[in-house]
Amino acid sequence: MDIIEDLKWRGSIKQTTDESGLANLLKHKKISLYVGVDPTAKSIHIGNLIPLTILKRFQNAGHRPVIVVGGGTGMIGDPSGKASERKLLPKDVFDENVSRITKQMTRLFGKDGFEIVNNYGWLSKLDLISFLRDYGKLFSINVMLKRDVVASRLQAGISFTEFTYQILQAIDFYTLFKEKAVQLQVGGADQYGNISSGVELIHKLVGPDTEAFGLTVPLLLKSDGTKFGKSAGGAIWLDPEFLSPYEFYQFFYNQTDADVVKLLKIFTFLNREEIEELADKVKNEPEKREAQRRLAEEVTKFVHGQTAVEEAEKISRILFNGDVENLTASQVAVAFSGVPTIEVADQKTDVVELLVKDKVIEKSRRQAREDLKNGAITINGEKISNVNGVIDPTEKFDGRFIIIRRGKKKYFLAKVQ
Ligand code: 383
Repeated sequence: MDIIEDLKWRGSIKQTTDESGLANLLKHKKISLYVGVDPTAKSIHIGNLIPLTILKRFQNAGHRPVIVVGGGTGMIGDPSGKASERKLLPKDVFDENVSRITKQMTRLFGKDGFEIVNNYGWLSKLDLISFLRDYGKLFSINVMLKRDVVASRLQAGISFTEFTYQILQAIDFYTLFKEKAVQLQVGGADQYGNISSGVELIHKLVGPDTEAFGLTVPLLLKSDGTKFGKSAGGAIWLDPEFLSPYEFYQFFYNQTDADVVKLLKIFTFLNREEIEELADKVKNEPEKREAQRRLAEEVTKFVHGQTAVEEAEKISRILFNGDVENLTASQVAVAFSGVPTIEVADQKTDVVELLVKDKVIEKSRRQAREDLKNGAITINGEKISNVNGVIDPTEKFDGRFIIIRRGKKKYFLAKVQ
């Protein structure tokens, strides 16, 4: 199966500027292709990961991926998908984000046969007169106004700055075409206008038959119609400083049976046979969650590496079995970062006091005593039923945490101050 067929089967293609032209080109040539990311945050997230995964598929097939980090375009602000004008951030914020994102990209694509460039390099050198004469003349205001992104903002308003964004992204594609023989730009569905602007600019400046193409991926929705990629806690970041590999793993592991096969196709490098086998398992033995486990494993491996997968699986296993006493202090910090938390002093405390602290675990002393007597309370993996029991916070987890479980599953964390 060629790469375009494979992408179609995966449900990864929303639009192409010229599908048969692109398919033809790929039949006889290894190409360079790019995805652009604006450094508007300290980290990329799984929304960005979808087009990046496509770039990786091309890389695996012998093509050359290029990433553009938009140090220049970021300072202008893409109006795509934004209902209102963006606030301009100072340049040093972008500089820091560029260096963080560059590191993440290198982790995904390695160093060989991969290049990452910052468009601040060429965009910041364009002087106004050349910009208007060399490029501005080739853009029709009438066409620009019709682009979805602009048309949808005409009511609310759009500044000249954001309006100009599509020209800058077009200049990028043209520059990369000329200097690095980049022939394909990949992006999300929201990028179709910007990407076609680039293809059209190349056609005007180089020639109408020039082989330059655009491909977009669909916006990913869950089977319940909501946007994929947000958890209760916010975006699914790729930087482990903002979301631990364990939580990243859990995000994928917790996907529903209705969504998991679609996600395996989009996010993993498993082939058709392997995915179809997993799809059978979803049908015949869904309770084993084999497809979810593979999904979580594969995506976590791509983003964080094999060691992170093993760590995430170890934490999951321990939580599932309830033998939390086997966790290290740093695993506790990661595994319980999402559970209700109380803060306690660094000294021995009556168990009932601990349980009613800030009324997070138990609402009253009476309730606390009852739960203790019923054997519903486990502390650091040990069942506590003595209502006069005393807990020593220095005993476990480097004196940093106490893990409290009420009933079978409900976990709480006490942070020792
Ligand atoms: C900048 C310069 C280029 C080409 C592209 C760009 C960035 C582009 C953009 N992209 C989004 C972003 O940076 O704003 N104008 O957050 C997102 N992308 C990708 C994908 C997506 C898009 O990074 O749909 C989701 O991740 O295209 O919203 O020369």
